[in-house]
Amino acid sequence: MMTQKVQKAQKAMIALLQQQSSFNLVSHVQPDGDSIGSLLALGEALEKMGKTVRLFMAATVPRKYAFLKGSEKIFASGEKWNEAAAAVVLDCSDLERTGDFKDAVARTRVILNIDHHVTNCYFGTANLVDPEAAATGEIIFRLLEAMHLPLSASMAEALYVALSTDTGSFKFENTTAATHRTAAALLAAHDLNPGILSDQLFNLRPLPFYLLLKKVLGTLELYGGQKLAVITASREMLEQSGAAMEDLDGMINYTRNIEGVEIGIMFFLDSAAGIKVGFRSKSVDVSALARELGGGGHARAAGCRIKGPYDRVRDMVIRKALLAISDETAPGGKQMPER
Ligand SMILES: [Mn+2]
Repeated sequence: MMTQKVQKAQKAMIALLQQQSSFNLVSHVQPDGDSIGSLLALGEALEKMGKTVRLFMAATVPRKYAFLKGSEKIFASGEKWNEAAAAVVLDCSDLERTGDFKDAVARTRVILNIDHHVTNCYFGTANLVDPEAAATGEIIFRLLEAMHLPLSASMAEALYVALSTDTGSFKFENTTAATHRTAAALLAAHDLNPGILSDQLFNLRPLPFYLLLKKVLGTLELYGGQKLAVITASREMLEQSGAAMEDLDGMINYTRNIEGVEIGIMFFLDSAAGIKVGFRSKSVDVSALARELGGGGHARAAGCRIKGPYDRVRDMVIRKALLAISDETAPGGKQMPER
């Protein structure tokens, strides 16, 4: 349930949405199902309310979300930015997340901040922030419900995509009874088919993805008594398998999902920008590890970029990861695990 604070914020948000006549809706870079689904659903709702609406996102829509109605109307650049309109910023904990739209939003008079990140920094004129919501799409759903706006099939589908992707298909810890009730309402509204949608969102990947996966998993190596798993991908592998950058998304999880592995690492050899390093873990705080290397992230998912010869970078990162594992698993002292 919404706390009183969130209920009050919802009322203030509704007042502003009704009062303003035109809106620029913006979501975050490295788009996901929640950012795109929330953008499309709220955009359509505001249009139905007779408002002038434009949608922006400083990225192209990933292939797997391109089936969503209206996704082709999202502008990746600021030429169509309506300087007179209010800005609605969705699923962003701060304005940095809007990427190239940061300055355009910052000079907007009325900023509506709708988000569910616990780290949200309340940058808006109005801030509807509910960290208990599993997705921004869940906040949008309640907002539309409170405004008595009927859901169209495309709105229901967009919100279902938002909910199911931010909860990892209703499997992550953020999934609550309320999330399932929202999902049930969305499914019931327009006979959405969850089987077809989860195939589209989670299961079906194009052949180049599997050709890439084969190459990347071929590099798998284990260290530290099989507590550290390391895989490597490169631009070359992408080209050879005909895969796109987005095909690498989530590939790192294969390392972390190996039984007994504490930390998983994926190196991406990106000739132009150095070496990208991703970390996943079961219990070790890899955000500390990533920060030490100039990056950042969450306790169980973090990353950094390092320049330098691959051999040296790899050795250094593996050494630090093994130390992090031994610190965590041997509270009695720091021993170097065997390699
Ligand atoms: Mn989200």
